[in-house]
Amino acid sequence: MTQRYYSDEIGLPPSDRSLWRLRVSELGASKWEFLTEEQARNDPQKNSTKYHLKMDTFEPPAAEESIVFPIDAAKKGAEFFSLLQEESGVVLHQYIGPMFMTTGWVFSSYFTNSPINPVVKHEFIRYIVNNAHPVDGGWGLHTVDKSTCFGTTINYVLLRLLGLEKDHPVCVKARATLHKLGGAIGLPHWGKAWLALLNLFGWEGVNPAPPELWMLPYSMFIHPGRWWVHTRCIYLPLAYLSANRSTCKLDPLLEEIRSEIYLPRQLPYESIDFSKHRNTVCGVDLYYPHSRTLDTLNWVVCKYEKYLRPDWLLKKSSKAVYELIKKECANSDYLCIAPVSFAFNMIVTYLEEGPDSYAFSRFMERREDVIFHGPLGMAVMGTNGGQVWDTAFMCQYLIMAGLETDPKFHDMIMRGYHFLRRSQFTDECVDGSFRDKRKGAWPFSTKTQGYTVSDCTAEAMKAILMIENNDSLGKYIPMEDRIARKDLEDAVERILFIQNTGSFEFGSFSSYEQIRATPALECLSPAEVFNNIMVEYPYVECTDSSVFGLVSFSTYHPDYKPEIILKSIDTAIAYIEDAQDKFDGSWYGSWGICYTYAAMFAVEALETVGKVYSTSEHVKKGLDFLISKQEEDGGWSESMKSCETHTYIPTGQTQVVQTAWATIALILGEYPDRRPIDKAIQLIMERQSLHGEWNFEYIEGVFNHSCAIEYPTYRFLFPIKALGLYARRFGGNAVPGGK
Ligand code: LAN
Repeated sequence: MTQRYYSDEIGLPPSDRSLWRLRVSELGASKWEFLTEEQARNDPQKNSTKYHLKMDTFEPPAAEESIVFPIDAAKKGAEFFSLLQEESGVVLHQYIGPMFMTTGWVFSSYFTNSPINPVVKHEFIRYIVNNAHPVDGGWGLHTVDKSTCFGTTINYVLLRLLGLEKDHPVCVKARATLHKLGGAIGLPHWGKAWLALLNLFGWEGVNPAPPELWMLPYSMFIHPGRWWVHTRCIYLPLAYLSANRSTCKLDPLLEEIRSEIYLPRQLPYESIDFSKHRNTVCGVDLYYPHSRTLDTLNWVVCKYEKYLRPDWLLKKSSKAVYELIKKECANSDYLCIAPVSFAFNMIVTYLEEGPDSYAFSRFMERREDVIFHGPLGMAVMGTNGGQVWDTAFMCQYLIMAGLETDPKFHDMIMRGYHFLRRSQFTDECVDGSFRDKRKGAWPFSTKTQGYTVSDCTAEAMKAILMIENNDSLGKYIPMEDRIARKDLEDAVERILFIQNTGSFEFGSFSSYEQIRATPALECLSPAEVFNNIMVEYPYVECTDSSVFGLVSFSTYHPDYKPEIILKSIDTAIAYIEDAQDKFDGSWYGSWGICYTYAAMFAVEALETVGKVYSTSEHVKKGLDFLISKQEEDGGWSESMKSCETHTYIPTGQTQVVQTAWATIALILGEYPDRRPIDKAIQLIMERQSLHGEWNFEYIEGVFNHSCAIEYPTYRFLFPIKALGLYARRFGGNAVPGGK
């Protein structure tokens, strides 16, 4: 599916781009401001902001016609990328893809009567309109999805709440698609819950999420504290809201929407028996159907809620849940783990504390952190950014490419270094919040978000060690300013703690925490549109990065727990080898698309411990798999469908990012024939603009097997790494047969 601008054609032109300013804090938090013309005159717009908004005034590096050496292409790419870096060291971007983030943000604002700046409203509308399916005008779970009941309903309601008229051509087209999909009655669980909150669906038609679960003893395997962090953070406020049947006040606009989102034959709204539709889910949406067990349990809990639950227990369990929400707010300074749970928590806080409370005012402030502006409009992102992750890669890859010796890139790396140093956790979570120790770890985005991620910790630590021990850079960091040994030890301890010890996933690393419960819990998964969300899983990529971090630490600090660290690396490597497909040599990727992404990480991890094509059957099979997928023009082109179907599916159009991933694996794994590598490098160089940029070609990331998400820095970072590694391996010559 191709995106296209069309909001301008229907009378929704962008707001004046020259009036937007992006403020970025020392800790990487972003905030967009729209100035008056007079304010703008005294407040020059940053070049990076002009880039984000695709403005003609953006000043790229000078064009270079004659780049023939791969290392020069890497330099040119880095030069371009350096223009996007902020004072605080981070490169920000619109971290978008899921089409259910802006909806939650706007719905919670509507529920709580919180005003939205009109220009932000306008840009939200543009974003949604510009991402409508070009053929049927609906929306899916993510930007490259088919139209689904979930995506279409919630984005339709969003447009209506933001002020688009019922008869606006965008609404007319989307409504027709929604009706073809059977209307809002077929929404998956979250969609139903959101609509119930907005008084557009009956709570009796929403499967229960009992808050009592949180009062069970933690020793029970079903306790939500054992679930995957994201799922438990969402089901925590949802438990409160659904058990208390919370709804906002019905108003004339909501009444109108009630008459638009259902099929005409189902109306009037009052005649719909929602209780009959708890399990009605539109076929197009259904990715992970309910188990029989869940259906039975839901039936039992519904009866319990209706006839048996005493009032005091509802009050007591709601209070217990709210206490946990307060802890989540304290641990993340009201940012919460991600925007989905943020929106639900904001409503609960409003109901508990009222609109004038301190807590609610903090929500109003923090909601700014997750919106980001772009050429298609403003959107709420998947998280408040990927600051630590991107910065760790940036520092490492520039050094891997040997660019740190060029004074032009010195500052860029050092600013990244200082950002990473500032972002390490220095405190612990409040007691009783079901969180592990975090001091010493790093998050994916910013320090205040507060959630340890295994691979982000490992990659950030590795970047810091690389810089401090680098001949060209280390000398600029005085001994007393270097990371303290204790902080490094804490980081290592946090990584080691996440390593799994269970028999089936032994040696692997998960994303945020060690696996706390059996995957059998998946049979209670209520979400319908995602897979593998109930508990933590072993992830090849997280395991690979953790190996990088541990190997790097033990190289510079061999005296700290050498046996334990060695054992951890060995078992991680054994897991990576075991996770490889026995037949075709591929690895399934969970966070990038898909087999290409995972192969790059896995081969690099094996190479880190000295295993390459000629010495390891696993590397050999992995690289042979990649070679079997190389296309005529030398590139790779994997589709999001690979993630959904667990089979390698090409898009038919090769992509620079995919090609860079495969090339990195082939170089590091020492593939014996350089011709496929030459061809790939040539493709990467040909696709680079004369200014050093690579254009967006295809979405790069994924989560929960079914939702795609963009990583705009990847189209710089991985080509730079591939080109740099190529130059290191084959010398500074031009690519044979290249331009
Ligand atoms: C992310 C983004 C980064 C990603 C990596 C670091 C790349 C990965 O290696 C580990 C997992 C992690 C941290 C990750 C987990 C899930 C996230 C937070 C996301 C994909 C970004 C958005 C997503 C989150 C689940 C969105 C909230 C919505 C739900 C459906 C729960």
